[in-house]
Amino acid sequence: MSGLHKTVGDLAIFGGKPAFAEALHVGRPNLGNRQRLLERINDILDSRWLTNHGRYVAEFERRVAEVTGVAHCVAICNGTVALEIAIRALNLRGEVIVPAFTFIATAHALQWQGIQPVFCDIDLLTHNLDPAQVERLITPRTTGIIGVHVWGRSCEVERLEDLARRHHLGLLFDAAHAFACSHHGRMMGSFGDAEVFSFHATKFANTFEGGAIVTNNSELAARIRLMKNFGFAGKDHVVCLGTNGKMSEVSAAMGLTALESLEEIIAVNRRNYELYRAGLAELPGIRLVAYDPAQKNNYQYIVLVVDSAEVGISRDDLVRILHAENVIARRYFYPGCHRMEPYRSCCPQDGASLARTDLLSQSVISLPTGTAVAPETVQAICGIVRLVVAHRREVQRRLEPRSSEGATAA
Ligand code: T4K
Repeated sequence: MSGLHKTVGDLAIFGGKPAFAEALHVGRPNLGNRQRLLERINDILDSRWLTNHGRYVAEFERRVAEVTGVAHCVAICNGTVALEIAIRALNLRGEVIVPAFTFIATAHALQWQGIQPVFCDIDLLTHNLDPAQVERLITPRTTGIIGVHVWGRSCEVERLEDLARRHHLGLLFDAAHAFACSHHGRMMGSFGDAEVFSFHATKFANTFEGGAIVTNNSELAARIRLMKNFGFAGKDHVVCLGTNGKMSEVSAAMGLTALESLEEIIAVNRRNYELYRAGLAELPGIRLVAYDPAQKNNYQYIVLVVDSAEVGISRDDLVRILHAENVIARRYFYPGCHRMEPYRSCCPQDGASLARTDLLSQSVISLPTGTAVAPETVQAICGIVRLVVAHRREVQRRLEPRSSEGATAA
């Protein structure tokens, strides 16, 4: 880290030296105990059993089921394939209601198998599906709802479960962000028909690439196990359509290592969250997305909601300023699935129906956290934001020629 900026002229976007010599990413992987991981990998190599339901995957599944308190966990090669398999195992067809304020994988997992995602707006407080609008979007073709626990904060689970029950719909939760989080004291993973986790490298607990489907429904779990292994029910005996969704042994070894460090990683994420909270307190127009202290949280996303009118600087200008300092802030989930292909062309929706998704996706910034981010780094990032906000008129004036040159935030 180079010196702290004191004046607007020190900002890298105006020619100063970047606050950080190297790029600071939002999702640097948490590595856990390297020695334990290498021991496990050596053991895997010695055993010459690299994939196909090995003992590390079995142990990882047991541990995930334990952490979430769910009867069945099926480890999958990544979160996207896990969604695809869960959708197929639940026999969803026709139309499925999903938020557009999510990572594109949620929508793709449907469209990939010829199911139409019907995008529903969100609640601006929770950032999750608005159950009232979900109900209005149900048609005779609707077979299911996929709620996404964005940032690990739960959907309005009870209202969605009630809707699904009354309308005989499948209910799946994309819990990619929500591993080790709770809702009303109950661990996420046990809601709806099934829930899907991602253990991608950028998630706070990772298996390099990986995911899992968890459910309390034994029949569903059995179907999922067949489907993730080409439909094999025994050697030379295929009983249904399937794919290759298996997790490898090294991935499971990484996952087990992460699970051993789970509490430490969460503690670091929480420390960073509290530092961001203190460092960004009482800034006009900038609000840190809060986690409910009464619940278990993994604190893996640090998300700012920027009210550009109140700050006097656009969200994208703030992102550009941070990038110049080598803080590679992200705009998850801009511009919303409905504004990306193929959905923009194939299922245009009238603007009004996703107005809150549009507003939020134009206001959010994700900031770096995780075990690779030290307390002084968080404080320095907060210092940059505070400097910009404190001198917003000067910053805006100096930015104006650049903004009109049409530069866009990455
Ligand atoms: N549903 C939801 C709600 C999701 O958020 C996701 C994934 C899924 C479903 C699908 O699950 P998976 O199939 O991925 O298991 C990233 C992740 O790739 C993606 O997993 C995640 N959500 C999404 C929110 O973020 P990108 O395209 O932004 O990734 P990328 O490559 O730009 O990496 C993000 C940051 O992490 C960068 O700042 C660089 C840094 N990084 C990344 C990798 C891979 C590292 O420092 N080291 C690394 O190894 O999507």
